[in-house]
Amino acid sequence: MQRRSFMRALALGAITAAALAPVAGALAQAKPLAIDVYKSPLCGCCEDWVKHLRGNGFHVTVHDVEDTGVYRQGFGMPDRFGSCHTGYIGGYAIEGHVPAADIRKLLAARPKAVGLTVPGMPAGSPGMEQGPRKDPFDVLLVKAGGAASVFASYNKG
Ligand SMILES: [Cu+2]
Repeated sequence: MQRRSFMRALALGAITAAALAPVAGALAQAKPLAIDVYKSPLCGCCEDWVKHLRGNGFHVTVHDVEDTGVYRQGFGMPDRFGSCHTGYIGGYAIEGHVPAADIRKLLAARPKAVGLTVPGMPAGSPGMEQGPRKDPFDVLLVKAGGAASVFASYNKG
């Protein structure tokens, strides 16, 4: 009798686990879009970039910090590729006004790299909208050791 009720509990447990599996799968898919962003509390264009990410399905945790450089260096992004804010998602540094679509591409491809950067603050990048002005800019993929290659280009040609 005791053994029988144990078996019944086991069977119920198995059913519960099977029922929850799709939920766990959905959570696992949603989780990679959780990004931490380190920015100055005074930075307006950083806020606009955060809005851009949220509008594209990212869950953004904002950390207002005095010196974003500390985080940039901590995540391995060289200062020469620096911008106004540093994000961190899935083990990658995301520096500056990187379009949300490129972060998704990075997470899908998972290359061995430090992360992505849009150095400086080009007008017309997400969060840096200035009317009709759209300056050309590159999104760079930065490898450990600091070598960079073009990951995506915007407003060219
Ligand atoms: Cu900015």
